[in-house]
Amino acid sequence: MKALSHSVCDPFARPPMITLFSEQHVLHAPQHEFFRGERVPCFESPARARFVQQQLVARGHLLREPDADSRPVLAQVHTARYLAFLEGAWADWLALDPGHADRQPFPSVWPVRSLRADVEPANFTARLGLYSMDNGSPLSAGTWAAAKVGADAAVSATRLLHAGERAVFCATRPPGHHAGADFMGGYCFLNNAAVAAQALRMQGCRRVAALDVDYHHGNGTQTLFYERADVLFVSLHGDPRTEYPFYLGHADETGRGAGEGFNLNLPLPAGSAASTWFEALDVACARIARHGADALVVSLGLDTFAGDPISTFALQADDFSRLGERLSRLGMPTIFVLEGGYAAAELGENAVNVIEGFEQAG
Ligand code: Q9C
Ligand code: ZN
Repeated sequence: MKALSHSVCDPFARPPMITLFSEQHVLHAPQHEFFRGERVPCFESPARARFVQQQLVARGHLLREPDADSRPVLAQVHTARYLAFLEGAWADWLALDPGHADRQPFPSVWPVRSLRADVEPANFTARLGLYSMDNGSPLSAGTWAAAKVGADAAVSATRLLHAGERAVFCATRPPGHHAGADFMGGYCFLNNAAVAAQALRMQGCRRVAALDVDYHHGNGTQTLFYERADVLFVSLHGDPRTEYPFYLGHADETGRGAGEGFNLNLPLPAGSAASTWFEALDVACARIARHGADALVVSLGLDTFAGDPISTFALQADDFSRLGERLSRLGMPTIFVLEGGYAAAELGENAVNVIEGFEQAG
């Protein structure tokens, strides 16, 4: 690993890619989640943000605070009642009983087929079920603050692209790609990649491409743009027949209405080798190149790493450099948004390898 990503002696060296980071990312700090019948410490932990921050600083990258307010964009990505619930959820939980301060709420009832989702119940746990796709997205006191600053980073990144930056990295948590218009899920609350794509459209980009390389299918992002031709969604991920999120991400999901042909899923068998993964990446990149977009948003999940504790792909640290190089060759203004990756101690090295691979290729 190099101490600095570029030589301070080279007057022609491009300055490092801007990274957006906030101290508020560690405020989302639930204690546990459920795993095979047991409560276990959360895989999606504040330490993840610290490992990424430390590695960026150690390798000479510039960190900036997000400076945009994402609310106008959030209002076009998520429903008003979901945003209101999420922002007030912790206060509502405490209002039930002040002793809830050190306890986590979990949903226990969901409005599945035949049940009504149009009427919002008054009961807190019932509302939590209405706005959740799973019981694996625990809330804490700082969830809204951490998630909101992540969406702010996504919008800030779009402004930096318009100001001439080639690429920006949003080193944010919690992740976002499982969150839909009106639900949380898979550790995700606000869909930062969708916020970035929608902000780019609002700022005048005619076409945007969203590439999701997280191990898990980005069901939220797919659904948000499923009937639109302006935002192409391409994802490579573990086959949903065996992998989370199970109920979306199949190859036959190609878009609907005006969006027909603007959704490409490349599910890969659990346990796939890195060579298989990079072949699928080439297919994804070819589709993105054909879209002719003005900008690219990358849902950068690093849970494809061989050492990931909840995933089964086999990428090694240097494969992440290769990923960055491949994406750089698309030649597009690019926003990277951090998604999953649960080998926390290796997350920083793997993320910064993508960033530096991208920088060094282009
Ligand atoms: N309870 C992302 O990578 N299931 N989310 C985990 C342990 C959910 C992953 C099983 C995995 C969600 C952003
Ligand atoms: Zn994931």
